[in-house]
Amino acid sequence: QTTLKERVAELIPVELEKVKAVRAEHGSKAFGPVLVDQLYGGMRGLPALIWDGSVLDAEEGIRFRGKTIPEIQDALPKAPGGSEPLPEGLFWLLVTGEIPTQEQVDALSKDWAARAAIPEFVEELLDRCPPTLHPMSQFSLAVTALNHDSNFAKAYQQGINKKEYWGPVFEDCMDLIAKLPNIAGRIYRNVYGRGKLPAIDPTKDYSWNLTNLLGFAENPAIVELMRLYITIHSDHEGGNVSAHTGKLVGSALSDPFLAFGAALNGLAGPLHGLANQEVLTWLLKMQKAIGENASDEAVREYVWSTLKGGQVVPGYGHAVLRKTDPRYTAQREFALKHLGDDPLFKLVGQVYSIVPDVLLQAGKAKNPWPNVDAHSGVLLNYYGLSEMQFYTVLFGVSRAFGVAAQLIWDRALGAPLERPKSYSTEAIAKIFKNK
Ligand code: AMX
Repeated sequence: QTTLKERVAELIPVELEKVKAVRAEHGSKAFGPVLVDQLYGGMRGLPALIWDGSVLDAEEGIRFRGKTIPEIQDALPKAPGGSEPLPEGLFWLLVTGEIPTQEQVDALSKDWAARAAIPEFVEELLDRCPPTLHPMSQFSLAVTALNHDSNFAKAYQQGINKKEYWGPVFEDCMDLIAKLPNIAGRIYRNVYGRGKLPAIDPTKDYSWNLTNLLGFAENPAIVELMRLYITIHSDHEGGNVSAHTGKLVGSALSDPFLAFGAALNGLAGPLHGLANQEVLTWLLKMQKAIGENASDEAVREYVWSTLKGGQVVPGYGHAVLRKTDPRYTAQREFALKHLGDDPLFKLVGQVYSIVPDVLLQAGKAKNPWPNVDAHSGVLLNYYGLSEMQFYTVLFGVSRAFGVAAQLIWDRALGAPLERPKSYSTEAIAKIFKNK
């Protein structure tokens, strides 16, 4: 049976040829004009990055290596008795573009379990963090500290040939993903006083172990949720803040721990990954203000008051998407299957029927529809994981899959240092003075 690393080694020469052919045929073609507005406008729509794991269509949403979320749910191997895809299989797909066998997925579960332990000094580092330090800051600290044992950093110091970069980067990426459950679990238990961390079970899959480290694995439904959660949060093409940061920092040949630590700091922003925390905070605040089972009118008024207060409605809108996020839909379907008439789920549904209309009337947001974060917190909360400040950590565990897959390919294909050109407003004014 072929391992993931062996498969990557086979694919590298093929991929190098593909890139060579595309560059030879299209290398000097323009992708379209660059507008000055795009420089001021957060580079929206600017084609600027190569990202192989997934591509985002504004109308249709994400496709992982060409496959939609329902297609992935159908095609990827599952746990015994489970119906959601195993994220191990998704990682294989993101890296190779191929659907793995059950045996290959099981081998990844075992490999990650064997790599899961974190150094003692990282455990101590986390244990010394005050519980008031946001879980995302703790997460980023710990991931950055894993750079202590980076294979790539060591190999680079020893003068590794650039053609060989991908090998130690692959090992680092595998270590990174494998160690995240122990980091996340330790943060959760430290901050929320949930007792001692159990050991990793090498006979179980990644999501079971993560859920067990958090203390919830006795309920098979939340383990299934975690498999779906990691799968759909893993990757969202390359331009979002966390993915792009990981790629950018990796391009300086910073090792995957440094690159992903930086990515996590971007994910921790409220307009990006922290939105899953913000959504639940906002929903609970609304419930407190207008009561449970509030009327549509009361919800509508509350949404307006958020906008009038100069705040965003968290979980709605997107920089690229222009329709309901299929990641939202996948979670809604899971909730319909498992959550019954949970009051918060009902509220999420009610909000879904009201917010888009209000945002359209307000006339500013280019996309009035919900994104992934509008739904995830309610699911976790239903199963007892109610500490919303922790939610973005789970997003971070998932996002490592997509960033790691691209870091492997960037180093395998010799991606150069990223260094776009910047301009001052004065320079722009001068350039276009007489044009
Ligand atoms: N509530 C209120 N106003 C919103 C809004 C929302 N949900 N979404 C967009 N707007 C506003 C913007 O703030 C902006 O206002 P401004 O002109 O006064 O600055 C205007 O509408 C135009 O913005 P846009 O082009 O539609 O969006 P964008 O590409 O600049 O930003 C995003 C995208 C996601 C940051 C924005 O929609 C937003 O702030 N949403 C709420 C936060 C959120 O859910 N983030 C998570 C996104 C998914 C993720 O990364 N995890």
